[in-house]
Amino acid sequence: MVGDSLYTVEPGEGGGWPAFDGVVAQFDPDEDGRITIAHASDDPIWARSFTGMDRHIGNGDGILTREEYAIASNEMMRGGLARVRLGGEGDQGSSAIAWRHTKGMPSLHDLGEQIIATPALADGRVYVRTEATLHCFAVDRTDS
Ligand SMILES: [Ca+2]
Repeated sequence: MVGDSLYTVEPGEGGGWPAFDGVVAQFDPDEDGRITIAHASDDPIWARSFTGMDRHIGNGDGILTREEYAIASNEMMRGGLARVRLGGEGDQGSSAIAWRHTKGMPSLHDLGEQIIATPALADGRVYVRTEATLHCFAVDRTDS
C-alpha cells in the first residue's frame, strides 16, 4: 500500500484460474452451489483470493457466486501489476483500477514458482515473493 493506492500483482493469461465447478466442489460443503468464503478458512491463499474477488468484483457478502467468480477471474486473467485506488463507497468494480501494467512482469514460468504475495515497492525496486524465494527487480543504473 502506498498513499491512497494498493499495488497488486495478478496472474496473467496462462497462469489461469480453475473452472468454477472444480473450485466450488472443493469449498462448498453445504452443496448450495456457491463458495462460502468462511469454508475456505483452512486454505489462506484461496480464502484471500475469494475475499478479494467478493470485495472488489462481487457484493462483499462473504459468498462467491458463479457469476462473481466468472467476472473476477476474467478480470484477473488480464494479469500484471495493477494500481487499485482505495476509498470510495459501495461497489467500485473495475473502475477502482487506476492502471494495469501487463507487459514485462515476471510470470510463473519465468520465476519457476508460484507468486504467493502482492509485490512490495520500495526505493525504486519491486520485491516479488514466490514459494521459496524473494526476488528483487530494479533498473540497472550503473551507466547513468
Ligand atoms: Ca458475493
